[in-house]
Amino acid sequence: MSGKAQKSLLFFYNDYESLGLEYISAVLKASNIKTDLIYKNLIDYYAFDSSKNLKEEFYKKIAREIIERNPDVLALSLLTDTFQINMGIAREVKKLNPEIKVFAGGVHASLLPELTLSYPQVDALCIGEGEYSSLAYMENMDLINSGKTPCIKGVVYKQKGRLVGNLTDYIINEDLDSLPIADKDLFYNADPSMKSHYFVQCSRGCPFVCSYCINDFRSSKVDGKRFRHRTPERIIDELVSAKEKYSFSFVVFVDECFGIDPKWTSHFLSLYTEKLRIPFLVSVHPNLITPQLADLMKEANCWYIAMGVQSLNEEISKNVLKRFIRRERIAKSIEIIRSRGITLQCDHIFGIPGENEKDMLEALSFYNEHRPSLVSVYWLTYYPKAFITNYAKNIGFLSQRDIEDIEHGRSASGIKKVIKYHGINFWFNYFIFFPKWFIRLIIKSGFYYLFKIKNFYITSAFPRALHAILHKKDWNRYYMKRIIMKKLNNLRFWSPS
Ligand code: B12
Ligand code: SF4
Repeated sequence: MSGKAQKSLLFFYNDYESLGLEYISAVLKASNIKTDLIYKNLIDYYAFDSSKNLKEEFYKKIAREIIERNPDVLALSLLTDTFQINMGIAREVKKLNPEIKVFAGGVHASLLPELTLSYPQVDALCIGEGEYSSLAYMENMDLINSGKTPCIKGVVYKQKGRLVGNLTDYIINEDLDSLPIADKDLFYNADPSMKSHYFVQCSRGCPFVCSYCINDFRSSKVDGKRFRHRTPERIIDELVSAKEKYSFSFVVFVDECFGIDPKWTSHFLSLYTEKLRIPFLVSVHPNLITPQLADLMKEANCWYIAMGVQSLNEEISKNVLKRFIRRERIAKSIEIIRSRGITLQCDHIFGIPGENEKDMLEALSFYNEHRPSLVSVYWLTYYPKAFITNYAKNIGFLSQRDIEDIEHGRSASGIKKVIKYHGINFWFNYFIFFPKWFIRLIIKSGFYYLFKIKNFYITSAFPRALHAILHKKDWNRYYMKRIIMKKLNNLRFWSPS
């Protein structure tokens, strides 16, 4: 490791634009620390459970790319699904150049710091929000390399075979306005197709405690100040100047749950209506939707709302998912949003312990009658430390071995215990293209059973794409445009040798 004046940190990231890394990069750059990114789109590998097909040569190739950039620190952002991929790369980097420090952070590192540090290729780890912990780590680099043991809030590192740092004392930024604007160029330079739509964050955290979500664990562990907002004016200023710089035509609010504070939301949306009115997407909770909020969103030019429904069995929703939502409330929220002409995607989970075929068919009937624009089906994925993972273990649904696999990210995209509902899954994705009477017939006759198709592209990707082609206000159009741009770009650089 060099004692050179300007330190450099290289991120490796493997899927989509990460605002978390862009915020860290902005803070580091402001302190004259060089940042860079190697970005590979690997979602096909971990989302479709094929990361075990990644060959050793793949890890070696990326490791060589990393070594060529010669960073002081390799920074890895870990999700459970991507843990093993990142560990494979780090292992190869360490073989080629043990001097490069491997610094890990992200959700998985924060959930399981000891387990992550038990991997020999990891030198240091960040728990919690990493902007200022990373800065302090980089600033203390020379001290650490000279064998000293400075104390860095939010960071635990290895020094002469022992761990230095406090696993329970970490940073959660109370004042989001004190953070600089995210360094968008970190990702845009690596993949210019991302510029077609702008990811922005108004808040961090969520007051709900859904059992499959990280927020359940977070709020049980720490104080109640988990939900924080940026000031509306600052977000609007960011968007106005970003629009000039990048000329995107769609905004994605990546807030975990939009509209939690009605006063803040109405102020923000009025400003947005006045200054921007660029089509946008938000994620909401059904209990938060009111006619007033929907009117404000419509006025601000909201095109797309993703709303978590997840289950229509009220008992399961309450006792297993820890979501306290009544069916009538969901129906009302669908009606409020659809009557304003906003595209509505309802998210639904398959494979919840305790749910059976009858529940799934009832849910399909419900969606058929109330008609959101589309339903997005997710097969339940068990993540470490989530209430539902523990619950599944307690009822014998998951074994201790399963839990270990989950914690080591060895079951990419999760252990799926209930995969027998493919016929129903098909109709969850396709009912939107058929009249209500036809779907009623499909359900009643049991014909849905004939459509047991497992192929993701047929069951999910194709109907999504079709909906996007048929509907202007479907944000997946932007996503598709991006994929096409990427493919064309790849073709341009394609060479038979
Ligand atoms: C927005 C979002 C998305 C967006 C954008 C994701 C992205 N790249 O940022 C989209 C829709 C693309 C997405 C996709 C997925 N997501 Co998502 N997503 C979120 C959400 C709601 C917010 C993320 C966010 O922006 N947080 C705010 C930023 C500031 O925090 P952050 O990214 O965690 O980064 C901070 C710290 O973690 C830390 N940090 C992070 N990395 C590093 C690295 C270093 C070196 C250091 C020092 C620090 C550090 O510092 C950052 C700044 O403070 C979270 C929920 C949550 N509470 O985190 C789920 C969440 C992260 N997603 C999750 C999942 C499962 C996925 C998918 C795998 C789903 C799928 N099967 O396709 C994909 C994976 C995509 C990917 N690789 O990014 C899970 C992860 C669970 C787990 N145990 O791993 C979460 C936690 C939701 C949940 N179920 O609880 N997601
Ligand atoms: S509402 Fe969404 S972000 Fe909030 S706890 Fe539930 S799943 Fe997580």
